[in-house]
Amino acid sequence: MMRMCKKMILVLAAALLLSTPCQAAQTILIKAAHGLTEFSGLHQGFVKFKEVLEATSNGEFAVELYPNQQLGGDRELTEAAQLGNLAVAATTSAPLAGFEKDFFIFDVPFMFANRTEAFAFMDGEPGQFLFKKLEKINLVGLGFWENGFRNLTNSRKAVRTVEDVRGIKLRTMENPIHLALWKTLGANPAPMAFGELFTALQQKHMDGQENPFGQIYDNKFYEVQPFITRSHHVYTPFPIIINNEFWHGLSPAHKEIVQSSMKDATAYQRKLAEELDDKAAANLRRAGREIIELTTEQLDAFRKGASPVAQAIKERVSPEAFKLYSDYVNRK
Ligand code: TK8
Repeated sequence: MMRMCKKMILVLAAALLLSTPCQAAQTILIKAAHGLTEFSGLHQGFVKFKEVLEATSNGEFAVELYPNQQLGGDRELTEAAQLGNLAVAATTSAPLAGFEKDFFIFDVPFMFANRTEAFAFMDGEPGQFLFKKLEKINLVGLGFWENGFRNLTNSRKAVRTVEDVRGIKLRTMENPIHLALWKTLGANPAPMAFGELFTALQQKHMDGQENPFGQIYDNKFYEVQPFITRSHHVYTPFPIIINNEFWHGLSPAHKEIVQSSMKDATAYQRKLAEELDDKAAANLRRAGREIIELTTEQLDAFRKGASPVAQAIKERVSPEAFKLYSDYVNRK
């Protein structure tokens, strides 16, 4: 009798085991893409994210990185993340504003005097508000990384004053506020995707552009741009975005691992980006390029020249976004 029971239990246990699909846990693949080189702080931030996420998930996640515009420029990468053809993308905030207008807030000239102000804005209520707005365009914001303070370069003349800007054919990102800024300052701006920029500068279809020192150095713009001015006219972040369905398809535990890995990578990337910004400036000087440092009066003249653009921001963004902007500007 005993032997019979034992046998029955064994048969039942075997049947149970076979009926529950004992799949090996599937590895979750995250494809992440961006438009800069492998030397950029942006790419190193993704390398860090990959390392931390693969390690802390014990291989339950695998991250594949696609730098250098391999999968397209900012606009294409954002569309790919929206459609789910790509899980994660990094685009500068300026072209992203073409998808969600409240990101125009970051394009207000001279909005941030330093990184502390920029990080407080991104990590505070404004940043969270902007990420919430991404949900309606099928995206989730994972973190704000540094693209950096933008500087003016050109092949025509040394720029120290607003008058010096007059008539410069300047490439801007595909963003109406950047266009308005340089038009107001007297340049002749035109929008262009980042991937076309070096050739346009080399063939003199464009006289100038504006980017952080890292891009000016890594993408060799300095080779065809003899004049460099540290203008710091705008600070642009890299919002790191993920496809909405991909994100909500993750378990709470997996979401937590991704968020904590992103948190580590964000702290690492911001610190590295600042170091690389200084390093790029030193490399530009070593390459024989002078970095024109503006005096306080010269900088004030640029701020004054740009002020109509700041005042016009109200028409560009939602009332809630404008309130967050004006609360920030009027903070004590
Ligand atoms: C790279 C761009 C770049 C940006 C620009 O994909 O377009 O000038 O500063 O970093 O996002």
